Amino acid sequence: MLETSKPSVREQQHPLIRQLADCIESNWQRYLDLSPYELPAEMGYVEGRLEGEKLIIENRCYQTPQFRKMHLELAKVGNMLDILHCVMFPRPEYELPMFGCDLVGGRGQISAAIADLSPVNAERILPDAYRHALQALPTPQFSQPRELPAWGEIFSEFCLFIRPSNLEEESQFLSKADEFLRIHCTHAAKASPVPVEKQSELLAGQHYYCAQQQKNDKTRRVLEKAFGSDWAELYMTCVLFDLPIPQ
Ligand code: BLA
Repeated sequence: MLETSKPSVREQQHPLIRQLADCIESNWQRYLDLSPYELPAEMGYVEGRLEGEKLIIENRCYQTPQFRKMHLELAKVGNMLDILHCVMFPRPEYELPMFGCDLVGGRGQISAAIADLSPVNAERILPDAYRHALQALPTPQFSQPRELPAWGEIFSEFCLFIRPSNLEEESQFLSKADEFLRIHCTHAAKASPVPVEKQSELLAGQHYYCAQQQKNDKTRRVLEKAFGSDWAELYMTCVLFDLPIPQ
């Protein structure tokens, strides 16, 4: 069978996941200068089994002058679970926040939709330009806001975490994620490097962000059940939330 005729995970995902995946990639292509990023061997496309269902993970990864790694992952567990995971890791030479989002759904309903631009400077405050742009966005009300777990203290005051309850709310979530990406990519494209002293501070902030994300037991449990705990640890620390190598 030709590689191109293989149905991708994306085509089988919940419509909001497909739309957000397209939205992420179109912002990346429109505003940034992409080159490929090689994931560790055997980690690009992974298949396993979870409770008798097939788990498929499909990764796309890029880098740019401003970003060390921009990772978009789509995963599917039979017809039970659809997942989108995305993180943009800035190079520590630039004072840029971390864009992250996660969509988790099953049986036609998205249960968790989260998007944020998370600060990694010592003050854990977004740069002024970001704060002003984010404050100017419309603030639609969602009927089912969700509470962040304790490790979620890494997220900013602009973090959106909801369970969308209808198509209208799905589309409002998508618009917000689109705005976060537009603001982020346009600011990043014109960012200048910061002094070396500042870079170690930003790197420490990224380490903290990754260490906190690695505490997400819900993600870990899915991976452990399908692939075992050693593989789950490897995947969480080397693919999902790997730490940049100190300069
Ligand atoms: C929640 N993540 C979840 C849940 C599952 C996963 C099953 C529970 C859904 C729910 O509570 O409704 C699973 N997520 C995965 C898996 C992968 C994944 C298996 O990405 C990858 C293979 N998670 C992220 C990023 C953010 C994030 C980048 O990967 C945020 C920027 C957040 N996911 C996040 C949060 C929760 C979650 C905050 C809720 C955790 C909780 O309520 O305890």
